Amino acid sequence: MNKVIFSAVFAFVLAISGTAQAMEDMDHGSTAKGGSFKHAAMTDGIHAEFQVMSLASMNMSDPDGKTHHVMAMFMKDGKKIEKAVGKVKLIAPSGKEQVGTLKDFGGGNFATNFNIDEPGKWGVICLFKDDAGKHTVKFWYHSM
Ligand SMILES: [Cu+2]
Repeated sequence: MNKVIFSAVFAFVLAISGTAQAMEDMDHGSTAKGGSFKHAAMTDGIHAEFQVMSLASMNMSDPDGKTHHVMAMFMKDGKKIEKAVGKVKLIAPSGKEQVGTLKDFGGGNFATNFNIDEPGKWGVICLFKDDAGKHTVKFWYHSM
């Protein structure tokens, strides 16, 4: 009997945490959990999501020795935007700048690599263009 009640409570807790997770994913702002950084923002009616990850954590390497992968995804009216072009600019804590062109990985997934070699607050600016025009998203990435 106790076992049944425990199972029911456990299932309920799982259902609630699943809902909370889904709601959190819709939030706009930054989250950093277990080495994975995410940022979401709304711009011109477009929901933009970014993820910054070290290539080492993905067991990947870059031919030019870059250290991090910045991924971007854009959604409008609940659908992924599959046709977009854009650039990402990173400004290091020291003021040094890098620009990467978003590579289209298909299915509405875009990414580019950077060399994140200084601890501190990095400014990230993404300029992208879809059928409706040009859009901008800015956020901070903290490198440990
Ligand atoms: Cu949004």
